[in-house]
Amino acid sequence: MERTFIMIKPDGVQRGLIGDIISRFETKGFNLVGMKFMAVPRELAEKHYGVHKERPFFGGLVDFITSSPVVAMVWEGEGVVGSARTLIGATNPISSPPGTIRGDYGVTIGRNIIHGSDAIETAQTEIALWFSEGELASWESCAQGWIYE
Ligand code: D4T
Repeated sequence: MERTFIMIKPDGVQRGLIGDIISRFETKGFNLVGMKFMAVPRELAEKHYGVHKERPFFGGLVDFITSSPVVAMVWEGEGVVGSARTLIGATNPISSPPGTIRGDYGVTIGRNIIHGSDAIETAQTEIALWFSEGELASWESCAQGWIYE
């Protein structure tokens, strides 16, 4: 079953959106398989956003992610990587439609509430970066047969 890495960023935590965001993934029908509330070490933030190392916003982005705790999660389900990106919305919240997490709660690109892996391979890399195998729990929801044919 496909898995993705989701992180509620410091702005999402500070603004009291943890419950709402988790609820959106739960009610969609995805399974939570890992979750931790944590302060992000600078080295981890730099690794996570390593692809943006040369971009002008990199330093500010790492400062922001390490400024206050985040909620790191792994969600599982059919097509969860792409579906999570749809639930999350566009990178710039001002261009993201209502009904998406960023469209409902964000205004600027540097405070866009949540991260979601952009591809299956990226998800695998990010899950391995943020979680050890022992921190992930495989399980089957009793609603499985009512979510999948
Ligand atoms: P993340 O990775 O946080 O889920 O965001 P996206 O996948 O939607 O977008 P991204 O990788 O292009 O950007 C990563 C992160 O950098 C911030 N950012 C981005 C920024 O502050 N200024 C910018 O100009 C861009 C492009 C927002 C998300």
